[in-house]
Amino acid sequence: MSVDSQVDTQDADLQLIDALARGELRIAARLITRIESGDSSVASILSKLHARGGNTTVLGVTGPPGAGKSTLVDRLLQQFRHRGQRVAVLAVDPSSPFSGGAILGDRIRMNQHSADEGVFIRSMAARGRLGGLAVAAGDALQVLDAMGWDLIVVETVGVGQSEIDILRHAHTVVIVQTPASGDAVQSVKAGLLEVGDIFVVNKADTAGADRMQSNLREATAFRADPHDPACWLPPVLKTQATYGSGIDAVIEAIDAHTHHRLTHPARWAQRLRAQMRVLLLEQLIDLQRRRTVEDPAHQQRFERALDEVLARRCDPHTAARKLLDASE
Ligand SMILES: Nc1nc2c(ncn2[C@@H]2O[C@H](COP(=O)(O)OP(=O)(O)OP(=O)(O)O)[C@@H](O)[C@H]2O)c(=O)[nH]1
Ligand SMILES: [Mg+2]
Repeated sequence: MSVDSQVDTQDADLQLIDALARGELRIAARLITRIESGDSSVASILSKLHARGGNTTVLGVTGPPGAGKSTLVDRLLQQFRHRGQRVAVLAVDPSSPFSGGAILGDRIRMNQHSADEGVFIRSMAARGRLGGLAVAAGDALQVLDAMGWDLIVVETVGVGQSEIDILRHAHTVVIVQTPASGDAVQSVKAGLLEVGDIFVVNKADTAGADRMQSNLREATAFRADPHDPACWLPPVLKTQATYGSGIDAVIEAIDAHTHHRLTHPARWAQRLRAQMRVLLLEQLIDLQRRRTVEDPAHQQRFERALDEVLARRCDPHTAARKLLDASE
């Protein structure tokens, strides 16, 4: 790239960043679309955004399909707006690598906020990305972070690892379950019991809500540390999101968790470091994966290695090591 075109790119990046800071939704939407499609030219913008980022609180909401996450987020949104907070919502749709189709249709339900300038709702999939859903969502969060929202909410279905990885961007994680989820320990996906800051049993109007609540309390009891009176024990709350009941308690729990985070900075720094460590690892994997797929020279080497593996002349582990060495 010539010096002139480098300067042009720098200027264009800075203009985009200024537009984001002014809260221009169209610019944000377009950038997120580029991120979704795996456009690597956004990297220079993202790197500039990172230096200024980390200022917006991110609330992660996850749970099994149909648990009522969007209905709950919608109710929470009403309360946040009532308090005058400006909120962006990122609904991360897992898309099948085979059909490329997004599963969810939340856009319609949350539409009552569409005329409200203090709310931005965006669904995203990562169809153009090989497995990099968590990375793409993390990049989209950086864009939203640069816009000065008071709060960003990320809704993701807790089914796959990459959806759970997205929660590593969150300051507070809400895990939504329902009475139908059955036995708590088995139904809460491995790992979620550790990462949840607040547990919600939604659809409390249906049978078995109390049992689910006490199961979850038991399952999360290991988080209490008798030697650490200041540790955060996740509350387990009941809601009926469609009727708006129990929402105030969820808001109170979110506020309490924020207060806990701000009053225990050393603990939070530790968690942030652990989260950032995983994110950096993810980026590393994503970069290697994309290199392999996008760079023709790498692609050729990859196909040759694949031949060797198929012919059983080389095992996949050794082949991967050799590819890694060759890509240095
Ligand atoms: N009975 C009952 N139904 C509810 C409650 N909350 C949500 N629902 C219903 O559950 C269905 C799924 O709600 P969503 O909010 O779309 O659930 P979701 O978890 O966002 O779903 P996905 O994003 O598709 O995974 C809808 O028909 C809601 O009306 C509740 O408290 N009680
Ligand atoms: Mg939803």
